[in-house]
Amino acid sequence: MKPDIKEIVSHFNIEGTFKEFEKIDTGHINDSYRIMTNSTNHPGYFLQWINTNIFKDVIGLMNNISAVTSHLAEKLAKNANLNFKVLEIIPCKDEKKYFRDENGHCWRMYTFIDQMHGYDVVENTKIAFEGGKAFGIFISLLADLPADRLTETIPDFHNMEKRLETFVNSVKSNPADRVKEIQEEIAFVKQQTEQMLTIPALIKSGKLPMRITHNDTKFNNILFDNTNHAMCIVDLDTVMPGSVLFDFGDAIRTGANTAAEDEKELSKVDVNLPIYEAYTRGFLKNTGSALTEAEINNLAFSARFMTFIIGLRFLTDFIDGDTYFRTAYPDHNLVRCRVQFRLIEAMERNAEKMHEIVMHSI
Ligand code: GN1
Ligand code: MG
Repeated sequence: MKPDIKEIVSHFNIEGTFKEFEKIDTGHINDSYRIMTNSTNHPGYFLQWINTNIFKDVIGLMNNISAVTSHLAEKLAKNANLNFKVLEIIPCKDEKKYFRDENGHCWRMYTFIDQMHGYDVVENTKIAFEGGKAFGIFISLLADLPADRLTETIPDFHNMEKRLETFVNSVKSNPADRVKEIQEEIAFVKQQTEQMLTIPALIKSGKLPMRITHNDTKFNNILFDNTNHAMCIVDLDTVMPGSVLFDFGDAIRTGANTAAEDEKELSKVDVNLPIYEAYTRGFLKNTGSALTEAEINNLAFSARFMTFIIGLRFLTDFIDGDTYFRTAYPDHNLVRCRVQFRLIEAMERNAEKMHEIVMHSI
């Protein structure tokens, strides 16, 4: 059944009255809508259905976003020269940060960020540099937010050991009878496993510190203004303690891939080194001096680590019969996985160059 958007909006404390809405096709988890009102001097609103199969603790989730956005807003008020925007939660009329409808569906609202755009494929090095700088600033501004203010919205989100365990169990139980189609991918996972487990080992040993990180740094989660200045980081659902490697790696996975995340023509997949270099320089500009030796030494590898963990999740979801990520056709998750695995191979061939670039940018 289609949700009654106008009725849902009526529970939020908005300026003006509801006029119309438009569904926005973004992300693989939540559903998003742009809400237009009759108010001429207001950009309207961004309404989201929160996928509670994935975000089970909605109160914890919204408290996290609230803690992060207030912290950022306070910092930005003192640093006007940063020229950065922060998401603004629009509470409900009863002051709650989300609305639960009669079917138990949960909704939240932000002010719409007007006249901004994102990039699914990064067009040039200036944009990559700006993007890297923005995520670097984001992490540095959050460095002094006490970690105990945040809950883990998705436990073990980038825990490679757990993700591998889940994968092995899915292969064993083979619920959708798809394992026969993925023998090559299973072999690739086996071949990569040992190296991928070096990161959780460094985390356990304390050599890789936990910081407050975004954890879902797809390049299109950075919004740019019309002069291509990176203005705002969105999608704050997974801001929680994590490694800086998670944020750097996922941005490279998405920003420095020459093809789309779900490109069917695998020969188009490659790592764009100039984009990688520009992003790295931008990112390290504000974070470089705070990083430990283990972080620096693993930064280039983190791109492979994150590409692997997300490829593995796409593959696991394919085996499970597509229960987690939104898909548009039956083997969409497998196509996504193959792109990730191909990108890892390209990054392996360039591993030395990628590490040198980090060392030159620090
Ligand atoms: C999901 O929905 P979206 O695109 O923001 C996923 C990320 C993956 C990404 C892959 C909460 O993010 O971890 O990297 O898909 N988010 C969650 O494109 O699982
Ligand atoms: Mg997301």
